[in-house]
Amino acid sequence: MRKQVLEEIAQAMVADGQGILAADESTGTIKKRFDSINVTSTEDSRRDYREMLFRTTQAMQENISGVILYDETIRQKAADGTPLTEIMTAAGALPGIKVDAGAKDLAGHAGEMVTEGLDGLRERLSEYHALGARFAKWRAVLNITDTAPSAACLSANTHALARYAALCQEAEIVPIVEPEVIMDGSHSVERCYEVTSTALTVLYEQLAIQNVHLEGTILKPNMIVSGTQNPVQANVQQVAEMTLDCFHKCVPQAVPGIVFLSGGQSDELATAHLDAMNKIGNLPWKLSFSYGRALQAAPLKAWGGKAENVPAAQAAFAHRAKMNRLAALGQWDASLEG
Ligand code: 5MM
Repeated sequence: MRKQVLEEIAQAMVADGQGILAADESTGTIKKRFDSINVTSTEDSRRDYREMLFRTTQAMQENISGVILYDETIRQKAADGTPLTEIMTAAGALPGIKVDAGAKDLAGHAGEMVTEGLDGLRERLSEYHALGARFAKWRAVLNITDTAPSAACLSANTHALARYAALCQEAEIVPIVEPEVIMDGSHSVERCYEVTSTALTVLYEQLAIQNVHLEGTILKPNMIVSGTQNPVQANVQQVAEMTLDCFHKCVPQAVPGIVFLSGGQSDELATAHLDAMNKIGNLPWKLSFSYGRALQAAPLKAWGGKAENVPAAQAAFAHRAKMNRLAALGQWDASLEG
């Protein structure tokens, strides 16, 4: 492992005002997204949609440092035969790859999940590196109830994240570690704070045990928000302050960057929260975005599967990318949403 190579990639991923486009929806998830706009999910329609995003050249150049891809996409060619990875690289974005095999039921713990995918990972990482991937992603899913996540769920998921991260670094691929505390539920914002703190503490213990070089990692966490079904919702400033308070206590300063997931927040709220945190500032790590839905909901809707809508969809993507760039710099304002 060449630590410097990893550090340079991680720094590039969180260069000032730059963030990650999460376009790694698995086949089942992209089908759900396409169902919402009445488009049939086929290899070609998935390719057309993603090619359209990656060819939004100026927005990619200015705002997007990397794209998380799904296995199908990293191997796919554009309609004119150019590999999709070449299109994003030409626009200055690093190809990344989702390498987990998804969250499965955790035996003995009803309602809890453990993310699988370690078997054969060393070989897959080596192939992905040859295909151009310079970073990877593994997502653990942590649901909140009065009793969950259990110690078993936290331990199994963070152990897997740490083993994944060590294997990535061996292959000179920067691991994005994503312990997602799910927003669904009626829990309070304080309960989200408590669970996220515990998850991050256990995660960094596991990363230390596996000798993971933190300077060559990126954290992809949830923000500290109220459960979606809770009638009492923390406001933007509370979310920003509680998230930063939690991270100052739990995330080592050696971590170069934190890129948030949007987790089901509205596009504008995800931007407002990121902006509020960067406005508070005085942070040891870069704070940016790695949004899936909060970057893609608007272009997906504008596209609707029709070639004539490509310019409108690209404009919608460019707008959200720019808003999030401003938020990553603490320079966003609601009036810019138009
Ligand atoms: C793009 O969605 C990713 C999950 O896909 P699968 O559920 O199909 O495996 C997801 O991990 C995503 O990268 C992050 O959750 C961020 O996306 P959001 O929509 O939460 O910003």
